[in-house]
Amino acid sequence: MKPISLTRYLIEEQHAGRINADLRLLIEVVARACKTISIAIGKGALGGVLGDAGSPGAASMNIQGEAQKKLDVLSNDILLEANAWGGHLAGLASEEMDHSQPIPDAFQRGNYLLLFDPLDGSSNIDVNISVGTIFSVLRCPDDVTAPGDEHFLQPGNTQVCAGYTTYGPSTMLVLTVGHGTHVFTLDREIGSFMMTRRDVQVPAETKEFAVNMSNQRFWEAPMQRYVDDLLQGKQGPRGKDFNMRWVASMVADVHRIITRGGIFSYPLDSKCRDKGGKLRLMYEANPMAFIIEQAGGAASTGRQRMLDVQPTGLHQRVPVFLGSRDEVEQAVRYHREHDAES
Ligand code: P6P
Repeated sequence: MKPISLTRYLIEEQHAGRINADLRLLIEVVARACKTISIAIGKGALGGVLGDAGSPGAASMNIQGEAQKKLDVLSNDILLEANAWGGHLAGLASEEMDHSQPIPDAFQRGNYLLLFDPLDGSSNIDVNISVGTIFSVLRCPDDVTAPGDEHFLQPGNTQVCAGYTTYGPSTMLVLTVGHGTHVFTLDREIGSFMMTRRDVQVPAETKEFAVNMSNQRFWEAPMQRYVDDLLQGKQGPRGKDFNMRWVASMVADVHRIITRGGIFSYPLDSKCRDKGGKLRLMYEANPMAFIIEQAGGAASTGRQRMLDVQPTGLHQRVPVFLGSRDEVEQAVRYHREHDAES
């Protein structure tokens, strides 16, 4: 059967009463911007967009204190430009911007808030490894016309849509509007995202974990014990051998888990403890958690369901465990038992 387009899927969702026209059109705007980003990335060195933003010796830094790549800035600009005049948003927030921005008075405003990491994993750009765009959609509070940062601080369980686009051998958009998680592949010949997997289900069990092992000596005790037991394999308490993968691009690692299961973790460690973790809650952990849960998986901080975390800051960081439900529950058990003994 011929795959249906993203446009047809969204119209079907609207006709079923699961989304409204405004949200449908917002998702189309974001998908169109991701196609533009995909084209820019695909040009690589030929497009003059590799390397660091800013001038030699004076790299451009974002609010995270991270050196920005030219493609970070370009991807952010593409998403900002596409969404400013679309008429579906009241405001937007980005990893690359210190504060959120209300839609300018010159443009019509809508009822949604868009948050995004325009190019996650961009340190991999210059070595040609998959990167991605992550986005999350919240409702703007009814009585607010010019939203500030505080209006974005809603728990992940209030998201109405979440998605990511992975720019790899093919460009794929993975999307949920709260009724399953679906995968679309960009058909470059016609310029449309076509549905290639409907209602993904992440296997509950797995033999594959994703973590940056070089941080092992910095982890909390429960994380040390959890991974030690994984590494003992069949001879250890888990009774099975595990494989490890770490792309250092969250979108790529999560997409592998969406495709074949696994657990992804960026736990607390003594280096990032003061910041609360490494990965950002609002535009990395929460959208990925919504996507994974809608695919039958689980997402946790190690001590709390990710989607129940009450945000306190736009760029707040959290520890992340997400993926195959049974394996995430194992990791949480190690933390719960450690805390009970403390
Ligand atoms: P590390 C990329 O910079 C990122 O934000 C995520 O995409 C990725 O999972 C993580 O950081 C990689 O971190 O410490 O392994 O480089």
